[in-house]
Amino acid sequence: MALEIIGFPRSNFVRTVRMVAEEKGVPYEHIAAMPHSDEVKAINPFGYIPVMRHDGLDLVESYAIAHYIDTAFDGPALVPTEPRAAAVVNRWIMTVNTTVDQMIMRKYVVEYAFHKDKDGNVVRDVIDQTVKRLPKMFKFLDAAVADGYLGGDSFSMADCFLVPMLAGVQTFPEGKENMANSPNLQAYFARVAERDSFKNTAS
Ligand SMILES: N[C@@H](CCC(=O)N[C@@H](CS)C(=O)NCC(=O)O)C(=O)O
Repeated sequence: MALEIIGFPRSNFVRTVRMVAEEKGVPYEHIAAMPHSDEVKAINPFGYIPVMRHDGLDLVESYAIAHYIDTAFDGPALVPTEPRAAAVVNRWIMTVNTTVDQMIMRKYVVEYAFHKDKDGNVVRDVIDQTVKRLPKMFKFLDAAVADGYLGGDSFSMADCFLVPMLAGVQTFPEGKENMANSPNLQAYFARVAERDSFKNTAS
């Protein structure tokens, strides 16, 4: 059975695992189900996306799905096999998956997109707190990509985690402004956005 990647395409984590499949050259079927839909809850009782199905294996958690795709199929390795090089890539994946995601996605992008009052206006309490912390985060990320890619000089799975978040954060004003003040990050985003894996996962 073909690999199935299930989840709404605007989710950063859905885009991450689709980018991994694209980078590997693994054919997959993308099913654009919403979080908490019956289709998703059949695999993940908490309703979070992405979820994956392949040959009787049901899987949740973007990190687990990305590693499964990277190791179960042929194609370029997205995490190096040498332990110290792998440690660096894994460190960046987890920093992005936890700390960066919490700040720039959950407490900024998701608040803008979904936290509205009864008149449809964005509720800014959490956003305003986060905006104060964005410059430090962008400075940290700008330094982290100084060698060309996240944590190093070659493309890896860590970039598949970061780039969808950068695409999202720039769609709101303070994210755009912080990006404009981060020259390494701007060049990095432009470089990775040229890859087919990014272009093919826009919708
Ligand atoms: N730890 C999970 C987090 C997944 C996650 O937060 N997914 C978001 C979409 S990007 C979601 O399903 N949100 C629905 C909700 O918060 O109710 C992973 O890495 O896959």
